[in-house]
Amino acid sequence: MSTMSKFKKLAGFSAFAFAAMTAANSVNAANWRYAHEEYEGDVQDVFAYDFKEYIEDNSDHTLQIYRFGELGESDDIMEQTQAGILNFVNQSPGFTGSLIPEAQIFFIPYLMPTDMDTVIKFFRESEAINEDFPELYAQNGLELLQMYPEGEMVVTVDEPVSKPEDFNNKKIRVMTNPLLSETYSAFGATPTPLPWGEVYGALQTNMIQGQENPIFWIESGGLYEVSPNLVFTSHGWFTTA
Ligand code: 6CS
Repeated sequence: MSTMSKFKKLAGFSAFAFAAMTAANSVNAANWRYAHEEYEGDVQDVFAYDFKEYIEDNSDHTLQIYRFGELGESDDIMEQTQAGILNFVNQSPGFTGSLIPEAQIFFIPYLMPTDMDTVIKFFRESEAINEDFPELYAQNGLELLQMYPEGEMVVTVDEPVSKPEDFNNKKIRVMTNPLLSETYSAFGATPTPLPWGEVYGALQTNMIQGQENPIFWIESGGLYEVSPNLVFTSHGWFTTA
């Protein structure tokens, strides 16, 4: 075979290989489904859209994001992820605590530092976050990609609270995490575990007299309208995964 015809054969093969690789890439390109627990512009939503941009800029895959309520409550999106219906889920250990009991540790009051820089350093560098929790999530079929804080917990109540006794006889909503219930019992309140979707209505109808959440969520969910007294207890941070 002459050098020229060898070259033509090689060129033809390369063109075929390139076309085949391109076809294979588009066959492998997936539309991944990602659900989180919050509304447009909230912390988990900003995180999800940054993640989407990263994935779409660096691969052939696309990411479809579902916000709170589109696929149900926090427990529903976790179940859908474990069943393989969703590829990614952003769920707070406030709900994951019943699936992974160790995740409740974030809700031991006064355990976490209160200063923002120390909190960020803890999430970036701690052995618990980077080594222990990935193993615990893996035992439940989940690959842990990131844990991060969303803000200091603030309690909202129907009446001003300035001492622990003021919590007596108040039903305070907590996420469905047994340790959080214990915390509010220790504070002297009556803990009431509820999924997020029931909180506003329960406050409005006085079925509960308070709840806890970071400031951005008190604003985003309009909680201040039905639970107007903010109590800065410095007892913990809202953590998510
Ligand atoms: O209190 C809750 O249930 C909700 N709080 C925040 C800050 N994010 C999502 C979660 O469902």
